[in-house]
Amino acid sequence: MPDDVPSAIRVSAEVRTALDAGRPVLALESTILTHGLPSPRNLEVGLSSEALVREAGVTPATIGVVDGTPVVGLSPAEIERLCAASGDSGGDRTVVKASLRDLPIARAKHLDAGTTVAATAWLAHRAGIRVMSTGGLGGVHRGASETFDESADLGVLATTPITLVSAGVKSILDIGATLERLETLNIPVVGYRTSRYPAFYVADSGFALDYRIESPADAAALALARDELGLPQAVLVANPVDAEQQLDPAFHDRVLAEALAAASAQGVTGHDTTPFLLDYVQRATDGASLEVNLEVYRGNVALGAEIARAVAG
Ligand code: PSU
Ligand code: MN
Repeated sequence: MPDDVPSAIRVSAEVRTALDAGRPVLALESTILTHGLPSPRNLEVGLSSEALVREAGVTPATIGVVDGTPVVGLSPAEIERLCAASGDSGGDRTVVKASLRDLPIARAKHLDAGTTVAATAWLAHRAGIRVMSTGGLGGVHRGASETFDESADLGVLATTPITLVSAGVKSILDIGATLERLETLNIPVVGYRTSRYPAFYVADSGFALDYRIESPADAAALALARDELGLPQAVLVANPVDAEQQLDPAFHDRVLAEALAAASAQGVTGHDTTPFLLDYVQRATDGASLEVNLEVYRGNVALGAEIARAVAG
């Protein structure tokens, strides 16, 4: 572990021991648990993802905020605590969604929080973790030329040298604009065994990628090249869902168009847009989108673990 880990960050003994021994560690975010999945699936996913990582011989480090303290390597009880307080599951505690800007507020107010890709990547890097998996990355929202709504994930990834496995960004975002912003921010994006940028629920967003890799060893070589150049950007590995497992693309396009029309008709704007659209898609697909969501995430966790092993050498 680096010797300049900020004093407010708690790194679990298990994660610290693994890092100090040079063993592979994979960071996992927690907003997917607190704000991305319904209860009780969120807890199942949180615990089974860690189990999947362990089976691959890698130490999982789920990251989140407990009572104001950012924790790298949440215990099962802490994961349960964050999952139980999420969404509308009742009780008098709430859990907030913390991007990097929210960490000081969560600390000062002793809040519980799920951490976004931005906050998770920053905390993981500060603790010395080199690989992370997520479901879908934040990106540029549709209409961003008016609203300026672009996820803070992008800015943090421009200055955080980690390798991040995702299945691209969800098609509710402006995917073309997101890829343009990634280019502007000097963030390399490579397809894992594909030359097409994936769109989370579907394997092909319609946008091409300039580069592809074929193996976890390729990803490790890329991270090493970045480090040898002294560059600060994350390396993004875009891992598509299997074509047989994806939402039928024509069905996906139809439901998305309906969802966007409903949001516009009902005057849904700003931060309410994403939850509205995702909920619409989930209901309109009769839960099929949730099953794809879980499949996509499992795939990213499994690949992240393999890359963590390759990076650890
Ligand atoms: N995209 C998804 N599901 C999610 C998220 C993104 O398909 O749960 C979460 C991730 O934690 C991501 C965050 O980092 O939302 C981005 O939120 P914002 O756009 O507010 O930065
Ligand atoms: Mn936003």
